[in-house]
Amino acid sequence: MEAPPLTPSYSSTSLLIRHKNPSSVTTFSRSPNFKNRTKFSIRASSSADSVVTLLDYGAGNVRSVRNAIRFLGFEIKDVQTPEDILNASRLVFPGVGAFAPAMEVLSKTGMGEALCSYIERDRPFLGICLGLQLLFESSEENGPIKGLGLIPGTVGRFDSSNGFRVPHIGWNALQIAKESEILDDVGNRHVYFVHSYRAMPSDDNKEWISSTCDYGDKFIASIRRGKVHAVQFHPEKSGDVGLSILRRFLYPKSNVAKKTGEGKASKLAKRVIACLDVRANDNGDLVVTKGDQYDVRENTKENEVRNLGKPVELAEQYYKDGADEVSFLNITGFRDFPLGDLPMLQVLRYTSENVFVPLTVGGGIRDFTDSQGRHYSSLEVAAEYFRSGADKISIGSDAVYAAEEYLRTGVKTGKTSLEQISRVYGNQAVVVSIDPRRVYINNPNDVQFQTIKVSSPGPNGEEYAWYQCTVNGGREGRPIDAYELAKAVEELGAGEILLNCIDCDGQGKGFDVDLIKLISDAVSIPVIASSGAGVPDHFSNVFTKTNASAALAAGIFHRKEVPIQSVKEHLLKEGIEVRI
Ligand code: 1PR
Repeated sequence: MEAPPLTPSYSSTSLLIRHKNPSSVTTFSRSPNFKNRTKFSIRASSSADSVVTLLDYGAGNVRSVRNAIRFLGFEIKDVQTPEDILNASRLVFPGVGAFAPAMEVLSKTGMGEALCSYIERDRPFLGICLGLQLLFESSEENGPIKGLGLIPGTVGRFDSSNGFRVPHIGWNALQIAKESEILDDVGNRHVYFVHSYRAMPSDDNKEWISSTCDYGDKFIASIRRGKVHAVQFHPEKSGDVGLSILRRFLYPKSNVAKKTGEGKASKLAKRVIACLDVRANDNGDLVVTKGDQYDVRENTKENEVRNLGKPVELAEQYYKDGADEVSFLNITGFRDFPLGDLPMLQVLRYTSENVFVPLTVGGGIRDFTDSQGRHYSSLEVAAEYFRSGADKISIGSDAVYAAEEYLRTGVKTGKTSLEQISRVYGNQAVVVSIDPRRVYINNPNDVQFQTIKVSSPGPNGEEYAWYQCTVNGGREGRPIDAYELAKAVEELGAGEILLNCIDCDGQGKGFDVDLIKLISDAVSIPVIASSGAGVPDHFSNVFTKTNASAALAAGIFHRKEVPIQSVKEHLLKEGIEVRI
């Protein structure tokens, strides 16, 4: 997968090939998929042992891969020319974006042919995600589109008709098919996947396969031949396990003993997410805050913003404590333009240097015109968040307006922030955050909205409720219910739903199971249950009674009432698969 369609104007300057005339040592030309083949020259490698060559063709966020490589003590040399590929002493190719535009760039720049030559010479290579898929013959993603053709087989889309949610997002288990050195420490532990397309095992490609993964059907999770490796999952986002995979690739001769046997991974794990609501306090410092039903001010005479800690420190702590993801919500983003909010971007940059699980950031993603009349598109805002280290962005208010318009006209304009960002960065990178408030009613026929019979009656004995969507941090109710919104945003390109509930937020009395069941049954993308967690039992309750893929909590973690590990241990005891 999956995302940024690379229009020619999108290509970064790093893609421009500088045609040099180096003194040739060897020339290569190959690959049936390249009609106008170029001849490349190779100079003796001068790369020092501490240098990793990175093929970043400018299509999206590879900051996490860079951070992980640097964290492991290596410098990065960016590929500027096909010769840089051929001269690399080790090459990492974190493919991002959609298959077709990636192939187009590789073909146009001559990088594809250089890659094929490099791999055929059995030079150290690690492809990640799309960097694995491109090695195959073709992909069905907006295709069929021809790939590099090094590995027999076609890349196809997951089938969501059998109840499996697409994109496949989360921590899943590997079945090791053969010795692969870089997977030596994985044992029975989970690794992080995020993709909608996958390559399937067959007799023709079985000699390449080093591990598979089950998600509806068995797909190729990694390949290995000689020094050539590629993985469908994201080692740079797979915590300690992922770092050890990268370490074994970067230090192939290390004699570190295998750490197999740990963990109990067998299938896609339910995720536990730590959420940090962030805003400036009255002194202008960026703090982690937490509301009661979205009111984040202390109930004191001073009425100051509740301050529960520093964003970077807390995020790092939650990573160490075992959070499967960390979310930042810039809760005043609706009124303070995020690109003016440089501290928030700085928070992301610092966090992503040391936190190797997925990071989501939300707040203020919309078109904006500043006081000087300069227009910023939501795509620019999102791009800045991605560049600063976010893996996913979350859209709140703007998604509500987009869904309202779509339901009113029945037309997908392609111009909403949701559509544009998901088209460029892929559905899997776009979360829609829903902030509904319960509206109790006596008779479902009294309203035009999707109602449910509630488990606990309302204050006046009402047996039914509908969930009214809000914007601007819960300040304004809109004429659309959470059910309709969820279905509309799925159609518009959301890859995941973060489902809050204003009534439950900060109450510690448990998630709104009625609401979460309603929404997680209505859509086929993953749903994150949020608001109201108070004790570990609330997590097992939401996972057993609904189809939520993840559960998010804030207050109990910030106030150190319940450690993340206690939640995980409890879930494990209840027979619910989690990443340990
Ligand atoms: O509308 O695109 O600018 O996005 C704004 C984002 O900020 C939305 O995702 C919205 O949910 C969030 N937000 C706005 N105001 C508040 C507030 O609290 N005043 N926070 C707010 C939302 C809800 C959860 C919270 C859970 C878990 N916070 O994220 O973390 O309810 O809390 P708990 O475990 O303590 O119960 P836009």
